Amino acid sequence: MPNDLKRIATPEGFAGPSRAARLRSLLASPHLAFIMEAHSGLSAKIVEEAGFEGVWASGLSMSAMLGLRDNNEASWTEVLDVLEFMADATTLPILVDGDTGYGNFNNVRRLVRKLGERGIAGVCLEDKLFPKMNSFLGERQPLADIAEFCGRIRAGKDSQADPDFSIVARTEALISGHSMDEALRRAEAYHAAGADAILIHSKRADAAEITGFMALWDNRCPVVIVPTMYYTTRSDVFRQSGVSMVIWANHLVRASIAAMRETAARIVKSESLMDVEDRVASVREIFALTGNDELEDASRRYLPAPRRITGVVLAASRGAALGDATMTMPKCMVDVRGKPLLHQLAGTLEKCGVTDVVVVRGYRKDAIAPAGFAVVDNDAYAETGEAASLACALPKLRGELVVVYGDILFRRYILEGLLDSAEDITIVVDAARRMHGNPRDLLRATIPDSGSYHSDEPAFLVGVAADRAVASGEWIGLMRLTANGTEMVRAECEAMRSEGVLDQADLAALLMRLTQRHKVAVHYINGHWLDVDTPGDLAEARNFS
Ligand code: SPV
Ligand code: MG
Repeated sequence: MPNDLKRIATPEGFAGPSRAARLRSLLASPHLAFIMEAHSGLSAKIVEEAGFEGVWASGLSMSAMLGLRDNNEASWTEVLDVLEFMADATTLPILVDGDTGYGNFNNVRRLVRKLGERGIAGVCLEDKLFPKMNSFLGERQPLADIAEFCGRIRAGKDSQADPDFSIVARTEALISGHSMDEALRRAEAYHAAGADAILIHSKRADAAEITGFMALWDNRCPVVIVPTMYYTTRSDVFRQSGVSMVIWANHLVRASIAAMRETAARIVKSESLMDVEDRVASVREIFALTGNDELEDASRRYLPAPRRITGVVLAASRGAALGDATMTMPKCMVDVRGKPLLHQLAGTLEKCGVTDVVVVRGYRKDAIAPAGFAVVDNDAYAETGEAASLACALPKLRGELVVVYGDILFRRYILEGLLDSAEDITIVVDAARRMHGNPRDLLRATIPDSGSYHSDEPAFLVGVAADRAVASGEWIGLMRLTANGTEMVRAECEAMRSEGVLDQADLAALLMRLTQRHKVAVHYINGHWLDVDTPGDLAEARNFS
């Protein structure tokens, strides 16, 4: 690659020669270059994957791909749209089959400007009249007037924004039954008008016209050929005669027609996919060709990380007050409406997006089989309390946590509201249960629950309530920690362990210590939950839906 090629910056920061510069270099190089037909973004990718140095955006193939004839039935802007997909899909230079330029010099001017804007490296214009007909149809198709066609070439060259953009002038003189002299006369005039290369077209089954032209042309400027009809000629013949570039003009669209027909015929006949599965590209190959890996990387870079909340269910204690019901299983496993309490609870967590659940087991731990959740064991459950159980789970946990007793049930909206809290540590307090017969932990907060729709003043934990009269409510055993909050709790548990007070502490004691150093927010509720301590609670739980 010559050093003086114009260089471009890509989004990845790689600075390489521009596409127009690469096409120009392929044309100018003394080596024979090969470019391959494509008609869509996908086929352009396949051309690049195969190792070609450039793409021929064939008029015949792009029309066929649209289900149209090669007679300018597709408007030039429809073709431009296809080209844009192709240019986006490949990094290769694209030489576009521009047919006649879609009209006169004025149409060519706009075409060249728009092709440049779409990242197209060059255009091939043929010396026929709009609307064109494919070269292999009919005989003696009329040619354009030489001077008029030269005007199209000059107008194109004057309109290109990038000096490296190439215009290849194609003469149909031989195909239209004119003499070699006429072909040479036209090629010379087009070269003089500023064409960067000449495409000499032939529909003979041998390469005699091409080699004859090359001998007389004497390398006055690069020559491009399209050996569709003289396909039996070896490429060495082209190389030795000084051809610059070979266009394999329509073989991907033809290959796909053959493959599609065969596949469709097999499926319609067998009424099954069995016969074709091994003969067609896998869906994975489609993903690979269209760059799904890149999209996954980009998603990681640009999308917010999905919220990941872990639930810690403290379920180590027996629940002796339930009597016989907990002889063989911990109370989190007692049946509530056909399901263990723990499974009901895990279901509520999951519905709120708390999908990773860790259950801390202790008493009769074998009765808690992992079922969609992880387990951690507090084997010293008989001598330790809830804080020690939580501390068993913490070493492996990072990020946002919901900590919940294994013997409570609550309505989903309670957890949904809790998860909206902006505070690092938030506990759920039932303001209505101050007067309950057997409250667990009565707490005092900075303000009582106002019960008012308009009130959004936050409440924070102050301490344990000495009696019902001063209590703000009952802590229900449900707490939410942000990632920061988790670290605060971890540090507090470690401090308690080193002071020798962790083992005997319950979660209320842990909360009291936390309030010394941090704000513990209170999320008030009014009912819609229950805990299962006594046979009476269990009976109530069985009615809770
Ligand atoms: C095309 O590919 O559309 C061409 C080349 O113009 S040919 O069909 O060989 O004329
Ligand atoms: Mg064509």
